[in-house]
Amino acid sequence: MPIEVKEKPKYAIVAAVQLPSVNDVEFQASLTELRELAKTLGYKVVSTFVQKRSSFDATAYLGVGKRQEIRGFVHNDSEYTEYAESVVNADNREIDVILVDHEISPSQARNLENEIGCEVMDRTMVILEIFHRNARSRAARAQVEIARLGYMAPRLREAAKLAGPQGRQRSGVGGRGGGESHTELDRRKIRDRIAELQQEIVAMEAERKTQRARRQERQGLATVALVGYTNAGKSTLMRALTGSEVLVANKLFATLDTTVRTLYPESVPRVLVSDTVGFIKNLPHGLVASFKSTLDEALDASLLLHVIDASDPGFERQLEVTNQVLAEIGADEVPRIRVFNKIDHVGDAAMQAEHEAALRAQYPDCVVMSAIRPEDVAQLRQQIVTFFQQDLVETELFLPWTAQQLRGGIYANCQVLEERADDEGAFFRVRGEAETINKLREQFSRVGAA
Ligand SMILES: Nc1nc2c(ncn2[C@@H]2O[C@H](COP(=O)(O)OP(=O)(O)O)[C@@H](O)[C@H]2O)c(=O)[nH]1
Ligand SMILES: [Mg+2]
Repeated sequence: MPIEVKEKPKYAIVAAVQLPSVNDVEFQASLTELRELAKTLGYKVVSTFVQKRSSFDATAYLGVGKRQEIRGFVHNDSEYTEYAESVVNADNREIDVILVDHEISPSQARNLENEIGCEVMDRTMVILEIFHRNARSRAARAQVEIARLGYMAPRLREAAKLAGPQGRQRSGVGGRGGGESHTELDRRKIRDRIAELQQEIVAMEAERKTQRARRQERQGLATVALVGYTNAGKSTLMRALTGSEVLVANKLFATLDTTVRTLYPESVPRVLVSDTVGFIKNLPHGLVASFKSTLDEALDASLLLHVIDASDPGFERQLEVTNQVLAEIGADEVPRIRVFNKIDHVGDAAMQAEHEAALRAQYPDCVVMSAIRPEDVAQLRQQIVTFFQQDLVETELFLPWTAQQLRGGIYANCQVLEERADDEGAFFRVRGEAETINKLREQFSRVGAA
């Protein structure tokens, strides 16, 4: 068994102000999403603190009373723990971070941090961190870095102010030229870097044109990408489809990329499943470009599974947005299966049946399922395998007795439907990829003749 290294859990609390313009449903949906995003970053969210206000507190986002309450919770004053909505591991927690469900100003973040005595991350920062971890292509990484620099710039200014006179001191030494302050220098550096990255991206646009070619090249590989909104159940489905719950580590790909695994039980052809960065309901405007760029990698897949949370009242809108963005990045040509997930989470049995019927009527080829039902997962797996087997050929392979050592290769690469033997060797009725079968045939005749 592979050894699983358990990381020390990181604990977080979520805090948010509900403005009068935001209704309860929207507010809760946003909080749920933030908790889900936090989970993606490896945090255990132990509690949520909310407050209704007519506006954000100018100095520290939350009102003074709420700040004290959170401080009490973080420092484990028993007097305050009764306020917590839910407490996990209450006696042994050490809160690592407070996640705020809005983008807040640098000074608000700093004041909140000082008062509560705990690191603060706002919504934008959480999302940036997720994109940063998900961006693999050069274009995506450049795009995410631009967004990060844009977010950091005003915060550096704030840090310089905080550093006092020294931070602002004019200094003409060290090649800094013309007595520029550190802040101005940093600001200029950031501007230059952003310009440089933007140029790189323009240059890469040309490269993107060859993407189609790259996809064709990859066609030998059967790849599926899960796309859809955060919280739709992509990661749950991914684990269920690839058996990674049982397998712990998928040796071949574990080190390369934690978001790519093989469909399990293994099929012919072998199918690779990958998770993609989720759509976000409440995506800060400045992050749209980096989101699209990060998602772009879905283009490489030969099949998309568009996962939709059928129990979310806003699922239709989400479906539209996903379609639109996939079209914008040119992924609308990739074959797609619509998967309406979480049907178990829709009211009672009668409501589920009604909802399912309506979905099937509107989206004839869709899958309606629940990722927590193994039989549903097995059915989806079969549908994926069937998709990739469309291109398989059925044929007969002959393996001379002189090349029997290659027998394993047949079973490893093809589905063997029948096996029989005569004086010369063995015959296999197989189903497999044409290219693979041709290679096996060449190999057999070479070894057999030798
Ligand atoms: N009831 C129900 N919950 C589900 C289902 N699929 C996923 N979930 C839950 O929904 C939440 C989000 O799932 P996750 O796979 O992390 O979503 P992702 O953001 O798309 O990767 C988790 O708490 C899952 O346990 C389902 O079919 N039914
Ligand atoms: Mg996920």
